[in-house]
Amino acid sequence: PETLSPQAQRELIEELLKKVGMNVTDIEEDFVNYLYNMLGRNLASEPDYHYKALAYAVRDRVMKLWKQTWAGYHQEKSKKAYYLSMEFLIGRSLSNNMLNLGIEDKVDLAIYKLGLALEHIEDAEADAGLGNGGLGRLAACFMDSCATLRLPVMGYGLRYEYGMFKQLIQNGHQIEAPDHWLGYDSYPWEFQRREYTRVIRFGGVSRPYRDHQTGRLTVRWEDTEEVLAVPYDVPIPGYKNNTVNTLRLWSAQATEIFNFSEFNRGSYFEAVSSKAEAENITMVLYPNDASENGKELRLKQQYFLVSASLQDVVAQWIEQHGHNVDDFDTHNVFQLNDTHPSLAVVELMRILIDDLGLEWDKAWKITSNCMAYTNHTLLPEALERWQVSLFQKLLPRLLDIIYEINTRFLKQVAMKWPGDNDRLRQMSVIDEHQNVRMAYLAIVGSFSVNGVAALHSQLLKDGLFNDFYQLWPWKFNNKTNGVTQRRWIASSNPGLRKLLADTIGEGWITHLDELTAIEQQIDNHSFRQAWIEVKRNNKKRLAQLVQQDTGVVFNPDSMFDVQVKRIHEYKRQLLNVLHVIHLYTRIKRGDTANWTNRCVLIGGKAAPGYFMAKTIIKLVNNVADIINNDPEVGDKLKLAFIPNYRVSVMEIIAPGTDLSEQISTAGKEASGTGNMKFMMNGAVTIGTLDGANVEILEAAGEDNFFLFGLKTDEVAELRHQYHPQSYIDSDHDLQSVFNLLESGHFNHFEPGLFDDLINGMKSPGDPWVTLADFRSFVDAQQQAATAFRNVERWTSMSIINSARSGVFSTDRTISQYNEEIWKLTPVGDGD
Ligand code: HBZ
Repeated sequence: PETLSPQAQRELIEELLKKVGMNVTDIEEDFVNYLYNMLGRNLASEPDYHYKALAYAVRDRVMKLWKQTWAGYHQEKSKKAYYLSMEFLIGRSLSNNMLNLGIEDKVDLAIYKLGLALEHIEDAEADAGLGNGGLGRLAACFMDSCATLRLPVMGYGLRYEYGMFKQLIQNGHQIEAPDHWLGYDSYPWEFQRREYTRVIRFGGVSRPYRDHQTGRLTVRWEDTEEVLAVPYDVPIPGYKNNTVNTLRLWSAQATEIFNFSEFNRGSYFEAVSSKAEAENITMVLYPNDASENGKELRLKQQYFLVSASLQDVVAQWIEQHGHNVDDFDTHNVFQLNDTHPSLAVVELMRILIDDLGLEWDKAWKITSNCMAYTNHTLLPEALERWQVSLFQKLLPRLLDIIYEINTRFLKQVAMKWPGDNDRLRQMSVIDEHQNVRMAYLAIVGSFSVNGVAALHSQLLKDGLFNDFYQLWPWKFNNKTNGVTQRRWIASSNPGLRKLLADTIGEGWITHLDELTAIEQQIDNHSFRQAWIEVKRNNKKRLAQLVQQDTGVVFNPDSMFDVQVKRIHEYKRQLLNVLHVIHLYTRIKRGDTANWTNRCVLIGGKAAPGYFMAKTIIKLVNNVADIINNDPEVGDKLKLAFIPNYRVSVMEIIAPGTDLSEQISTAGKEASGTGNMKFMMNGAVTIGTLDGANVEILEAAGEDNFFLFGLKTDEVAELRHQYHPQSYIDSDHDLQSVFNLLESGHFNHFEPGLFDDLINGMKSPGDPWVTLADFRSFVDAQQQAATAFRNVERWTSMSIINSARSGVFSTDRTISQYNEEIWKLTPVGDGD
């Protein structure tokens, strides 16, 4: 009751709480204590301080469980898995941790009692943007599911000082600004663990020498430069199960010894700058999501992660089991998140041979029995290759080992295919231009190789890795991606959560399959009304965000048509823009009978060096400017580009979306995971048969999915004889779109600005065959528009999509990783 004074409100709440038997004073006291005594602030201070104080209060509540979980893993000497990833796109942690600890209501009340609003406090948290996109977010969802399934899994990553850049839009162009996410004091969710610091070596030479005692010929890696890896641990609580796992992020620090020697040589300046150089290693996340850049610092980052993590695991092993590593591979498994950490294969060999004195064969048996590799892309430009010369300079000892791995591997190939020199050339870990092919290294060194959706895994076997599939068919398997419903429904869609709780309970929070039960309510009028109401409120919330960030006004009665993801030609944001322009031409020529009003939202970051992607952003903004300011258009059509798309923004976008755009060229998107977040939140997909869309279509049924476009094999076929001009010539709508684009209608004051985009689409060499799918896309969009006008039909489609999204939980994905690859036993009983 807002008419009461704050004091009276508090008293009233106090009384109500007493009645329901809930005591919130402990949280309240802790919060106030941190706020006043640690931070030196008060209730009238900025929300940023309230956030910090609350984060500490919540954090206190994981510490005991965290220690217990850690002790439990050690005590049981259980098998453990390690998720090695250059990226963990965590986003915010406060609300997620409160949810998993089961203390949301309590905290909410405590904060309310103090006259503050929890949403404002939550909003003050910066995203931990330690990832580019899908691959990094997948790692974060995996961590949540591992903890919820009580699996002894530890994440290993890098603690970048600067995460994914902040995207500003100026005059329609993307501008990158640094993302200093740690803030000026500290990140409340991390704990420095200096005692587990590891030493990482670079450079120097690898010298053979004979051990005088054993007479054994070995190699020493000498004259190296050393950098310290200091771990920072982030707690990962499972959902109400008393389990707290660990994400260990490494930060680079200069060694003092290293600097001393330079100081002693009298090179003060060099000593200080080499300190800076060492600490550069974890300074910034590389913002490329689909192309390698070959930069030396990136290779240093990769080795830094791998060496620190493997040394850490081996040290823990020795502490527990002593120096006998015979059973190392039955107790440890490493999941490599793409090839970025694939040097793990080589580093473990180095540790076993050089540090622990194992013979090659034994070391290889252990290593290749505990590595598993996940591939996330088929795009050739994204496949990592590193020059041998760079390895020679940076990691000479690792290069020795890579050569030896390759020599022995090629012998195996020669046995299988005697005299087949093409095979040897094709499959060699070192290519003809003296590059190390990291994917091949990962396959050779792993017992499991998986893709991230059924189609993608099949394409790996048929195409990219076919030679390896012929050699080792048993290594290949599929693990279709997922997302965690804790973050992507329970925490980000409170309206839907409440409706679900009232209808089918809360079992779905850990067993997403239970969502199928809402299909029984599909004819229940009041359930349907409530469903519509939830979506409407979420659309209002989204409209508010769009208006705040772009000035464009979205009408919640319109269809919200959304495409958010990294900007890339293969994802075909251009096809989306062509459709928007097509709708605009229809409005301009008065072809608007039975019109469905539409608000189109596009968002995503372009890699800073990716010219075409940046031009696509500019095109979206220019088209938006024209459409949104044309009085003839009005509410019929709106277009907005949401700046700085990130995890916390998706938490508002997914619940407020009607139509989910998943329109990549077939065969190019490995899986997609945004597609799953939308589906769970009741959006209907318009999409190609690509990645996990195939499985979404299968789950939703074809009546509840707008399918269009060429299939993978049709795309491959067409590429040989592609004539984009013929599509323009034979399609009036496409012709009108191109006439408008080419007339400079969207770039009056910037002539030629979009020529590269236009020429790209009209080129027979266009790998994304955008124009080939235009007609079928426009037709599918028309079907979607018609369906949306029929509220009953749309509501059913929306409910069904959500109801059948159970299989896209990372709980399912992780259970499969565990049953088929890791083979871990859950620890504890959850109580
Ligand atoms: O991984 C994405 C795929 O494109 C997407 O289809 C899939 O759903 C997702 C999870 O499996 N790949 C990425 O996100 N890749 C990167 O972000 C990336 C980052 C650094 C690189 C290369 C790729 O050097």
